[in-house]
Amino acid sequence: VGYLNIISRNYKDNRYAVPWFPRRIRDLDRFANQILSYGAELDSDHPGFTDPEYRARRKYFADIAYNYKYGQPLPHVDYTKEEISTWGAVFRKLTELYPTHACKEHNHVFPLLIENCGYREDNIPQLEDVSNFLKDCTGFTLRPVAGLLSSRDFLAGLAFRVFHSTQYIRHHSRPLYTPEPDVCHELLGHAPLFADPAFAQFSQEIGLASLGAPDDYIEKLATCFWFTVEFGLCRQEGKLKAFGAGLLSSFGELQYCLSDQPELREFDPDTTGDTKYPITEYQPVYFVANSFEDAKERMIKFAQKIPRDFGVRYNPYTQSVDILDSP
Ligand code: HBI
Ligand code: FE
Repeated sequence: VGYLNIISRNYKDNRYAVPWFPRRIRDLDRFANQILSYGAELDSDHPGFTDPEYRARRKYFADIAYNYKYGQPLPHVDYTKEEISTWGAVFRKLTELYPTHACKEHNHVFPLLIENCGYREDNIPQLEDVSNFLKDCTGFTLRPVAGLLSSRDFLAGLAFRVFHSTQYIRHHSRPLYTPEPDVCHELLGHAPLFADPAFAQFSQEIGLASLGAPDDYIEKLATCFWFTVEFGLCRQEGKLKAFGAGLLSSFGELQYCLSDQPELREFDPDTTGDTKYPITEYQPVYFVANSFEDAKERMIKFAQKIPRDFGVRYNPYTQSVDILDSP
């Protein structure tokens, strides 16, 4: 179909070329060696920077993710006592707030994770157990990842209902702070909502929209992801609730986001996608979604405006993306 004969990894050299994108779920193996920063290389201001034991541990986690291939069982990890106590501190604080601060979907799923996946203060759940649970609920699965992926690669995973998840934990010296995603953020913040059918569909729509999209649209989609999946709020029975994983995994920001301090705007991909945001402090602005269904409908409409001379459709039987002539 048309330009697809010049799908290219070097698409920037040719203005007619379409950026390469995965067509089958196995193709996600190609992202493993394209991480922007290897999860074992810490910045000098990282809480674990001067701790050789922590750095060795991070190397261990980065290596298992780097070598993971589609279809293998997710690596089982024996967490240390110290790691489990860090998780425990985070788990204890956050679960105090969920009943009042989290959206109803998160509160519906959380007890099921306790029952089925070993979510407890004294246990860090295994990615394999969480992935199998999500697969039963919505078809979402987890894949271990060795570090940060580009927005393009990270979003492409969502098209296949695959979420790239870290497996290491933050440094024990600062249990309520992390400068990067860790297993607390992934399993407490992200995982519960991927069990919700409407949220799963919404996430997949962002992923499908991203396949082969031009760089400026990847930026807009990543920004929509930021203001929904990471920092989204919604209104439920007249009350404001949090559904973004960055909020549901931060004891401080989860309280702040529902206070009268931040500015609130209605979620709409056209405007939300062009909004600037800070990454190292609490958000000054949050976007509020009416519902996951509504957010999904808006995302589908927005995707139709992306300049792309083909359409995409996910085929769940083959776990591959079908390419359609003209959108
Ligand atoms: N990579 N491993 C990983 N985890 C993320 O949460 C992540 C990422 N790359 C980009 C990203 N998140 C977002 O900030 C958006 O760009 C999609
Ligand atoms: Fe996240």
